[in-house]
Amino acid sequence: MEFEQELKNKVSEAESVIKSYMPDVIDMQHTVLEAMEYTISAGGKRIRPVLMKACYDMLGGNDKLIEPFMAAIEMIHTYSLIHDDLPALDNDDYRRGRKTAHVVYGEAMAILAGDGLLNYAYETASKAFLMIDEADIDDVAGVKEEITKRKRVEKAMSILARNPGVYGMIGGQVVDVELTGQTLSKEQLEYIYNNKTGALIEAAMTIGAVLAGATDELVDKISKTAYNIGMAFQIQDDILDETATFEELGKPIHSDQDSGKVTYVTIHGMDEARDKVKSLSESAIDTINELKGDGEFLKELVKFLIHRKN
Ligand code: GRG
Repeated sequence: MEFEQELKNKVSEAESVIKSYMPDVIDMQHTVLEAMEYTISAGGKRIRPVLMKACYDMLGGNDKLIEPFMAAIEMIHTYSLIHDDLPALDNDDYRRGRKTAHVVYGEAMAILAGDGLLNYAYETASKAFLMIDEADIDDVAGVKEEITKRKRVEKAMSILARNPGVYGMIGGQVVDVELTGQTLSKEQLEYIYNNKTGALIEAAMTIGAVLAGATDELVDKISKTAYNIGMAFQIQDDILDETATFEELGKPIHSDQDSGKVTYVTIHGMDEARDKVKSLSESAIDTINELKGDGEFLKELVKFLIHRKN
């Protein structure tokens, strides 16, 4: 199958999974549920659940245990976007081609919708425990060194708890907020990108690997690949902020420049930024080539991310 068709299928599979785990918009608290639904249903590339499933498939995962985690990672990502767009942070009025949650529902409700999505992500992921059939606990693919399904889910939960937090995404965001408008060292920029963007991509890919029963050594390789992909993804985001149109991005362009943000592009220039995206992506592909399993889709996805226009 052509890669673009395969990607479309995988994105629509992720969409259905996410939809199936979203709460109904009912009861007295329906406004917050509507604001959560409004932002998650606006679309987006669904890169994180697609990357998670691609790693899971590549390493031989073959059941529905992955699905609550696919939904959960997109809920966490969407919460981070709602909060990132708030007046106190980036103060953006558009996201995913729609007015942002705080513009439509007011600031208080947008804060609560972000909180709601974050919390509901863990409620969703924990449903994986209920999907474990006790009968196959000690018979996971017949491979002795592989951890049991319950252990896999426990490990996946702990990645989902840590990476979006203060030692990951929030940590990166904190340094980004504190240093906005200042000159950044290469180390500071790398810290921000690895955490603000890389940590969630790493969570997606390593959760896919862990749930498929990968050994620690293999998870480590996936983690390194994920950081290369995360860094390339963020630099490409910086490039698009300067080169794409509002229609392509579904959000304002030149937002980094307008908010006085120093980015990879402002430090190194556009040509070097493009070269860096290319070399990071090539490193990621080299590591995927070393892994066992069919990494074709994952490699094509990395190449697609280099050339993405949104
Ligand atoms: C607790 C106040 C508070 C904040 C939470 C805001 C925040 C922490 C983190 C922000 C993280 C962030 C926005 C990182 C940028 C990463 C990035 C490139 C996001 C865009 O991702 P895409 O392109 O978006 O995958 P779509 O819309 O396609 O899903």
